[in-house]
Amino acid sequence: MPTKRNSYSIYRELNQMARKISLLLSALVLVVSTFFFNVNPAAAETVEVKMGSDNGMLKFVPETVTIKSGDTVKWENNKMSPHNVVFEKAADKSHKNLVFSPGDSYESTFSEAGEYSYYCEPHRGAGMVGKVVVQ
Ligand SMILES: [Cu+2]
Repeated sequence: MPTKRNSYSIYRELNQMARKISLLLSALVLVVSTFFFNVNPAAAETVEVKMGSDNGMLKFVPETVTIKSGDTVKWENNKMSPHNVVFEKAADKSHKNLVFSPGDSYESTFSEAGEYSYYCEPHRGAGMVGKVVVQ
């Protein structure tokens, strides 16, 4: 029965071809996504600021961070709590609710260049102030 064998081998060939095409496609997707990842060096970053220094000072560490537009600042509670983060001129970036437990954190993302001064409400008088410089 030559016709039966022929249709079977055609089916097998098509099957193999489909497999090759799907392999090729997934390889292509990988290459294209790698390309996009590489040509986008402006991938947003998150910069951490400790609330309260390791040696128990009422400070933000570091006091000034310089970031790029689109980056995020994460304030993490460290020592001498409670703390909070209040911006002088950017209320939408403020986190007024106090943190008490080590490891508690806030995040704000900055999309516009400028200098953003902030302070910790309970410890402002003690000099617990900071600044975010967005380039
Ligand atoms: Cu504080």
